Amino acid sequence: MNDILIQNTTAFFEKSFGSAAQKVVLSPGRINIIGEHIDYNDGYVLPAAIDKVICFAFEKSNTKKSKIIAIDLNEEFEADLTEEIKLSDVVWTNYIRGVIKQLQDNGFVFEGFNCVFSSNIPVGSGLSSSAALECGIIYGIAALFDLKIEKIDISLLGQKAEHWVGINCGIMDQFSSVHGLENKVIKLDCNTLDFEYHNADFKDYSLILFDSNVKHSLFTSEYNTRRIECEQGLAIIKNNFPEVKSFRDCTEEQLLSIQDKINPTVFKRVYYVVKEINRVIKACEALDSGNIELLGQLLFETHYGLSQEYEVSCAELDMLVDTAKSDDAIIGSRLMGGGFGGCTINLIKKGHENEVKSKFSNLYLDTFGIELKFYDVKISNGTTLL
Ligand code: GAF
Repeated sequence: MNDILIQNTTAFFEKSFGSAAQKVVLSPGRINIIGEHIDYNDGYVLPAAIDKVICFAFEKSNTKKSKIIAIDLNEEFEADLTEEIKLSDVVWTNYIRGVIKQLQDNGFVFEGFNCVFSSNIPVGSGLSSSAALECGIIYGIAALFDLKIEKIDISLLGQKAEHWVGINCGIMDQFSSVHGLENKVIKLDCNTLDFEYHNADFKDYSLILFDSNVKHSLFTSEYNTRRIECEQGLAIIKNNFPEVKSFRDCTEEQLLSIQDKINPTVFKRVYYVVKEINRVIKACEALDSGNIELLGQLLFETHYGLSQEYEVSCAELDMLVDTAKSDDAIIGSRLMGGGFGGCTINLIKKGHENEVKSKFSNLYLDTFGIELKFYDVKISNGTTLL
């Protein structure tokens, strides 16, 4: 599926720089089965890398300057590695500036490079194109200059770059982009960064993403606010229950017993977090035992929490999940990723995919005047050097 992307990217590189690329890297987007807004709350998440990727072609520039070309945007920028790296108004360049800065700040020594890249990860759809960009650039620089960087450190450097750009994200996106494995979901403990692979076998159901094609501008500010609200809530929980070190140690009963000591909005946020951590554990067991109907039920519950308690949904996503609930061919659906737009993830009875797609596209177009897109994603390997 990505052969054409690779051919186009490497051909464009040759045309731009006059020689063949020295390194070619594929860096994937991700899905998340369940465990949303849980990575920065030290719980468990269940993501996987997918077959939608950014392809990068690299060479050393043999100077202190780097030139990076985004084929799809028809834009380019230059970074002088001897100058201080600063944020720019051209947003996509900041993810790359961010990783260059993180590598430099962490003592990695490298010279200038030329790079072109092209992607088939839809941007703004909650599939983590930014994490794929960060991790792919780090991979390429490491390969070009023979830097020994562990996979986990690539993920952490990518996350720091994203913080520098302005989103105080957790580790899930960068971790899954780097650590993905074909046909496996990753159960990641975001507290210890221990992880296990589990078979991504959804039995009689197909996993299909519905792309709402909307991205509300609230995303960054609300995301960072949720993080602060959770920190406030956790501080109160810890005051009352000193044995609780993080949300995973807190039971629903404990939380309910101190409800009157917590601001109602903050209470809703942390109540969601405590329940979602338990849902991930149940969901992983359901997947392992082939109980996909239970997994689907948990997805619906997560969506209710994200919409009503964590309040990161929007009219378009709620409509898609509400419609899915009343459709016999769909056993689970929820918004996926940070929220305020992007995709829903759906479990659809095999054989019913086409009728579901046509019903949803008509309904969505009638309601919002927006085209709904569908992605039948394949769970695939993480960042790869070709
Ligand atoms: C975004 C963030 F980048 C992740 O770290 C994660 O918090 C996710 O939203 C919500 O689960 O993708």
